[in-house]
Amino acid sequence: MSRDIDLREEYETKLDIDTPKMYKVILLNDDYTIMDFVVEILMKIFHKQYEEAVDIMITIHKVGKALCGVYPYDIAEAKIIQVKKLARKNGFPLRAIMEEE
Ligand code: TYC
Repeated sequence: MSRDIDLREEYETKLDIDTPKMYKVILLNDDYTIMDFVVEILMKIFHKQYEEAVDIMITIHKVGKALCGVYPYDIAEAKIIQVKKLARKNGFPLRAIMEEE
């Protein structure tokens, strides 16, 4: 009996190690970034097709935010930095955030 519990704990611990947490990258609305630039970001950084990129951009514009992708921590962080760099370089306040899935 206690061996069963030991085995289960060992199994759950192993599962935890083998399944890294995933993070949602969410793009936020603002009043200044132009729509075409958001579509460009969604295609370049999040690898969306044009039609899907337009749909996501419209959702953000109407609802305030939308999911752009789900990634391991390091990739999610890198995408957020890329969004910030490209946006600032072009003079836009566009921002992305991440949330644990
Ligand atoms: N709200 C912006 C506008 O009216 C467009 C926009 C969409 C900005 C999505 C950011 O993530 C965003 N120009």
